[in-house]
Amino acid sequence: MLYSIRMRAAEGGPHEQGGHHISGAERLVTKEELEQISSELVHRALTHSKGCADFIRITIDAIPDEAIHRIPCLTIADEQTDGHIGEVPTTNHEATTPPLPLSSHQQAEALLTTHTAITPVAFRRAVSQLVSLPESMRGAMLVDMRTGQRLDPWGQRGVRVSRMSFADETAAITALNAAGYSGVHLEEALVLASKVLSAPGVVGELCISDDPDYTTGYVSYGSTYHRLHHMKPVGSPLGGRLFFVDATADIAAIKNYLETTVTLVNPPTFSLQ
Ligand code: PML
Ligand code: MG
Ligand code: MG
Ligand code: MG
Repeated sequence: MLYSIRMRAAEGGPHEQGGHHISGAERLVTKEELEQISSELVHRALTHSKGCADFIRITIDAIPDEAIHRIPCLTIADEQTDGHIGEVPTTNHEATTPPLPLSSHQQAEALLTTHTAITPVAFRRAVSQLVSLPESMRGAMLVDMRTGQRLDPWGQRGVRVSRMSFADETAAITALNAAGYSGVHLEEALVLASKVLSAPGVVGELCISDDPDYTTGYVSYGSTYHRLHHMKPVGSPLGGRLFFVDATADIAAIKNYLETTVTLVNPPTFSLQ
């Protein structure tokens, strides 16, 4: 039997009473792991770079075995391994002109618009909506891959991807470390991004962290996850996620799948170079 453990933390009261979002995280764990993971999540809420939480909610639910859905992990294709973008010496998110290298946002646009049906117009409109919000959303915005128009009606909350973990976290972290990757941001983002692309109708994602000291983000599409550095200025608390969807997709079904389907992600695999 597995348990879903979820933490959300805010400063200035609960989120629903206007508190400022500090941190959220979750895992699917065994009964034996619950106490240890609860304490790690509380520690995180109290020591976060966004501030010190005065509201922390931990929710624990048992999950029946038959409800669990298994999916593959996306393949990491970052600048060290990704042949089609080669070395990506981005130093900034602001647009550049040749012969300067592309900025992180231009790289993101090139990847998503070359490999999916997301249009440049949609990409730019969606990113400008995301970066002009006064405060980061707690969840993601669903946007039309052809127009960039926001499709979900869920305001500052958006769609919150939940109930997911690596199937074997130790094996996953060992595989990541052996390939030269580390850190809880990447581990959690890879799980989340794998679940997002497994949703019917979602064709791509862009993520900018909302942690002021973490400027690496990613785009994902198909079965690949592309890390991009310098997605925002150091110190900015603004970030968020865009899920690009086909306009004919069922928005309520995507939300329901991403928020409630209990999903275990297989460990990542790396091909030998
Ligand atoms: C977040 O802060 O929730 C987003 C983290 C993005 C991680 C990107 C990476 O390091 O690959
Ligand atoms: Mg971890
Ligand atoms: Mg999909
Ligand atoms: Mg964060």
